[in-house]
Amino acid sequence: MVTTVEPETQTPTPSAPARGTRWAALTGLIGGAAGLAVAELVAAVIAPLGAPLTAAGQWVISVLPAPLINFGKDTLGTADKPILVALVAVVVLALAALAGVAEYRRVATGLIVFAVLTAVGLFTVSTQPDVAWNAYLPTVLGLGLGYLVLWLLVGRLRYWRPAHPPAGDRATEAWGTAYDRRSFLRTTGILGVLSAVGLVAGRMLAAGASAAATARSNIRLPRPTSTQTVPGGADLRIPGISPYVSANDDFYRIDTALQVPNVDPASWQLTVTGMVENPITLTFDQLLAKPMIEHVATLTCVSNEVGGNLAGNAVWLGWPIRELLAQAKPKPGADMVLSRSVDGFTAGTPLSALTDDNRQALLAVGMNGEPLPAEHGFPVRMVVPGLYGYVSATKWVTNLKVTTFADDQGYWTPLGWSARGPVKLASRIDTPSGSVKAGTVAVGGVAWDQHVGIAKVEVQVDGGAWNTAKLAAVTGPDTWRQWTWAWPATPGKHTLTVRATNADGELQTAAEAPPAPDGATGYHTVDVTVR
Ligand SMILES: Nc1nc2c(c(=O)[nH]1)N[C@H]1C(S)=C(S)[C@@H](COP(=O)(O)O)O[C@H]1N2
Ligand SMILES: [Mo]
Repeated sequence: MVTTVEPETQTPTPSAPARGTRWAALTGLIGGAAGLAVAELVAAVIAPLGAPLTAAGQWVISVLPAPLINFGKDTLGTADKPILVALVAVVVLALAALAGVAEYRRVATGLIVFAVLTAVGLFTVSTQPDVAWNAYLPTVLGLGLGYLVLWLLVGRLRYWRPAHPPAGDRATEAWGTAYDRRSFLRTTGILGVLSAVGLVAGRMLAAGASAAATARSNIRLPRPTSTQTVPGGADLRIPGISPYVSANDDFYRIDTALQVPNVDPASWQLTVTGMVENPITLTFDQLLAKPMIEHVATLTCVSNEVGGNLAGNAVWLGWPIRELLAQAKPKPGADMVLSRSVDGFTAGTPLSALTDDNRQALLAVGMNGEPLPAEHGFPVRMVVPGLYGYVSATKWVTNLKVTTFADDQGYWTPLGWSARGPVKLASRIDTPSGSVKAGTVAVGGVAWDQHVGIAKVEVQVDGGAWNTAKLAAVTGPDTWRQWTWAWPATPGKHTLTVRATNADGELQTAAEAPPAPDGATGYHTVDVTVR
């Protein structure tokens, strides 16, 4: 008789390792979710372009063949992007689950999977246009932290269900089963819930950014009831002079907010409150239905140094603010409108500048034929010709409070800037710079005094006589004006100086003043070497 115990000892130990593997996959899943959550949240705060899921989705779109993309658009409509992002997330989470299993079987192997995921994430981020270095941080921080979560959970799992073959660490065997189980489940539960909530929150923030972008691309701007045609002679076509109309992408930007606000036009509202007889609430659709005018106006920043480039000219499309205020009916005694942005920025504008029939102060929705770019105030901003931006040009505007200068202050006033900021007469030399060849050299630039207009520009060489420049055409007094003068340049070092006279006959002051508190003055000069 042969008895044997073989069958019993050979019986694979109950499904412990198998179940351990399933738990390990869960820890990987949670690590992945935690990683994506942190990456998306960090991106939302410091660098929207660094959101790895969005970046990966964009990259997939860029490599997919066009027919497939169109098929996706046709069958899924606007849901195609969220579905694509969800697919990417599923792939990442599946790989993270594998990383959990690998880590459970052998310490640090999960790290390899996470490192590969990080590398792919960084690559897709890098394929986006205009990425700054900080766009790489979210992926690195997120997936680094995600691996830590996985490592922590797998460690607890090993105490509870040692891997098969056993991981071999003594500590694993030293702990009691009940305690380990509870410890693992509790930590897993807490981190799982945190990761899931974080991931949903991070995606909502990221989706907000893309929802505003989608809404923007779906807007059909109304036809203006009155247009302004840019005269052919507005551009002198001299290389180096700022174009008469600045391209949206080149237009200067001044923001107090760290992040460009994402405003969904569907939920945007403008309220008119304060000292008015009829408080008003206006939706974006209601605004688009108003008779809109097109107006070309140059925006300048009070912080601009003499010769600086914080100025730009655009064709704005909008509804005159005076018409909105006429409906609201300001009460006697009011002398200021405090406009407020979703980001908390405020500007205090003289009421008279906004109600003036002769000044085209706009609630603008369009810039150079497009809906306002997000950076320039989408969906609605103010533009008031003749006033510096800090007291008039509120982007992402949502409230106009009719009030008084005695009672209210705009954002910059308590920080040392004047409560009132009319633009100062200025002129700038754009070309030449550096060194040029002897002979006739086209000197040129722009001059501005919005709402008054430029009547004359003069150029001086080395402190000599003032030479009258040729002026380009303009749409009106609210824009800058190109100018040029043909300089008979002789070899040597020379200094060019420019000055302008406005349409009221006032000569630009030579007295030098810094930007604070109400705008720089003085003549712009450039040093040129003639060979
Ligand atoms: N919400 C908001 N609006 C704002 C600002 C801002 O920081 N936040 N800056 C103002 C200033 S100082 C200027 S000069 C102009 C600049 O407009 P731009 O960024 O479109 O050139 O916007 C004005 N409107
Ligand atoms: Mo400004």
